[in-house]
Amino acid sequence: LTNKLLDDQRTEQETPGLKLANPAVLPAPQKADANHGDYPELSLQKQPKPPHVHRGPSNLQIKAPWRDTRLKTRHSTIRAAEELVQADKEEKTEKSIISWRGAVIEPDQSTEPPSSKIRESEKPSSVEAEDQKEPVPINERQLAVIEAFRHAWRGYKDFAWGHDELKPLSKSYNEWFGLGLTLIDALDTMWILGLKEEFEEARKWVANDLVFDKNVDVNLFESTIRILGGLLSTYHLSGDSLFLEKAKDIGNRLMPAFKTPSKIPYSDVNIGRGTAHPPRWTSDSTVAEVTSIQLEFRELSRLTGDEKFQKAVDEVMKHVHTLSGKNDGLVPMFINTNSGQFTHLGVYTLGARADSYYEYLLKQWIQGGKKENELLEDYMRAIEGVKKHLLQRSAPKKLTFVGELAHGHFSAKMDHLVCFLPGTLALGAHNGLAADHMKLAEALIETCYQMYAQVETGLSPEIVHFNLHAQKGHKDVEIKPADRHNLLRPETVESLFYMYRFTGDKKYQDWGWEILQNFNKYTRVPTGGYTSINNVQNPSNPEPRDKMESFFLGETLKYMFLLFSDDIDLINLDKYVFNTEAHPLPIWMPA
Ligand code: DMJ
Repeated sequence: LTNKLLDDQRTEQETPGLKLANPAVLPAPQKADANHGDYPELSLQKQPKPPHVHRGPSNLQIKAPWRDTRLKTRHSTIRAAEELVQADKEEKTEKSIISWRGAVIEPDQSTEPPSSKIRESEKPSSVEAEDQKEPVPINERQLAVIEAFRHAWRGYKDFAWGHDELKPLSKSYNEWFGLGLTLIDALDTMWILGLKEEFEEARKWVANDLVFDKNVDVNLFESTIRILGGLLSTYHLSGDSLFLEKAKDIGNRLMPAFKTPSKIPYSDVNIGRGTAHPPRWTSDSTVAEVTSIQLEFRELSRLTGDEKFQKAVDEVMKHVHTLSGKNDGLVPMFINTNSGQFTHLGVYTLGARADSYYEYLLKQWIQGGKKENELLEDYMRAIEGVKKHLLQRSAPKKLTFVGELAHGHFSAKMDHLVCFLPGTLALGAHNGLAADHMKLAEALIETCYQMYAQVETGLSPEIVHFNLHAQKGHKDVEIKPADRHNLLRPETVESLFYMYRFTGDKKYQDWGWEILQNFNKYTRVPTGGYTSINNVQNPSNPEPRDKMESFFLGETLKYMFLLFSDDIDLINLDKYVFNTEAHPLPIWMPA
């Protein structure tokens, strides 16, 4: 989403295993009433009464995997991962995967309210009850993800330790912010996968070597979603206050970005000097960037009791809510930091520069306990806008896709980035929004899968163009030479995870499994790490690019692991909401 990506395409943990994280310190927002009456399409669907599902307190976190009896099976088998994967390869048969445990569950709103202080008494009492649940054994596909993660981590550890990104071919590293981006992005993935040794080693680096007092320019959005988001979620999962302290530090250092005439933040901040500025060539910021930092800053306020973080990002959302220049809820891609107005009007996409605006409308609404009606209104309008202006069907397979609109002209172009949308639509439907959103999600995830399946390597390019008319010998998907790279992006796997959680349809797991195998086939570097590639159309030479993006560990492999799991409590979607970099943050419970 960033220009960069677009262009190149404690010592011992306090009480490990039982430590809860983050009792809420601020009440969930109370601003809106729950009256959806005057906007009928916003009314929530009545959800069916679910079967009884045990819920612990809202702040019950995932226990340290290596201390969690429910996850014992996982940990004892991790070290055998490679062998099993090997055996699986040899057999070329798939053993049965664990049974589905049911999905569409009404969120339980009966947990304790947030208080203004973190109190001992708020520690959960039902840890034992959680323990009594049947353990869900880890399965072979999850083991294959663990093996892939460990292979990627080995490369990072050997050649790029403490640096931002691994260059696996040249066995070196790339520095972007100089903040150990891959290590921070991967922390909660290691926790979820149960990689104790790796997690502890990385924690030591955070404790001893991660310093934010550096004269360095960072991108506000990227450092918020990857660093602040990664530290906050790791704090929540582990309960280790080190991560909260680091999150506060970076959060404070990012605040100068909001000192603009319009309060729409600048794209770049010098975290050592406390100065901020727009990119050199413009005073515009990207709409997705300024509207996709809210989950993280709001959570930071809730945890610290300091309102300034939330105030700054809420102001941005309120302002964007009132702006003209939208087209049936669809937003332009740029916004000016001086005037606060949209610029480059008339171009609408769900891809780069706008994508996570839509994602965060829904996710903030969920995070805040489904009360902030303006967010819901904007989300629902936008999805109507997508249906009206951007949806088309391809030929010959009649795949539903999301194109782009430029000054009234439809373009059948779809970024891989758009593949976050089926997952987001499904999450909305799970939370009571229109049932037709789920139908659309089902159609779109099929399209995203075809963006992989119709390509020679079985890996999606960065951008596809769909054929609108059947032509002999042509598939639905066309790829231009400039668009045929693959950066190990997560969006399709992310959506497959949501689709499997909410439907239990195993085809989504099978599709994800195919994708993992193709990543292994075409992007794995024998000496450690995975690499982005230049040409998904050439299986004999996919042209490795020599770079492993941090989101491959932060997002792609995490979503794979969760997709292959049948444990709905492994990041329960009624308790957590993922930020746009796959870092789970808690859903605020009602006051
Ligand atoms: C990640 O940094 C985030 O998912 C962002 O929202 C979009 N781009 C990359 C992954 O593709």
